[in-house]
Amino acid sequence: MASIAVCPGSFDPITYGHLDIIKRGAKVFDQVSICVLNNSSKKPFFTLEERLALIKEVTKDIPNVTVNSYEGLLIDYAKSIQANAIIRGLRAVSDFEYEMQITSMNRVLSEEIETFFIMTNNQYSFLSSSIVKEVSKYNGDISELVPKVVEEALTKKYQALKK
Ligand code: COD
Repeated sequence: MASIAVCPGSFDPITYGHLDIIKRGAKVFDQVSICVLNNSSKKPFFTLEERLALIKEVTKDIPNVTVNSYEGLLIDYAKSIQANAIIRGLRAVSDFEYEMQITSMNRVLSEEIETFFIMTNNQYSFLSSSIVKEVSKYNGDISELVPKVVEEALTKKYQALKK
């Protein structure tokens, strides 16, 4: 049986931290399905279409990675593609409580689907989409934090907002 893992998130926008987790997950699982969950309480900066386009662009060279979105419960998406795993990244102790809560909830919803945690690469342990947006908003250098195409999308979006 093929091992299929869902890598869920908001990806608003995708960073090198996300990409690192995705690439490492893709070495372990036969298929990794990146899923942008579209019902989070967070109000996204990038539209769903923009986030999907950026993720597709920066993962296009990883053959066993696909990109989708879903409105509903993560577990229902995972079941719909016969996934047997969920991949999450862990940065710091502060991530742990939240991750434990959603993992426990997902386990109540389905005992068949295991969550696997990948420890952040030290290089990206401080990195989040929020930090990237903050730095980009005030014209700071984010070239080490996100792929070029994401950097350009952020610059364009902030320039449009300033008009
Ligand atoms: N290093 C390592 N990992 C990282 C880094 C980094 N620098 N940056 C981000 N990550 C990891 C995060 O830890 C996370 O695992 C993943 O990348 C995605 O991160 P985000 O911030 O883009 O996405 P989240 O955490 O906001 O996503 C939350 C979900 C949308 C997955 C969650 O809200 C959800 O499952 N929603 C659907 C509703 C549902 O099913 N609810 C029931 C369970 S509570």
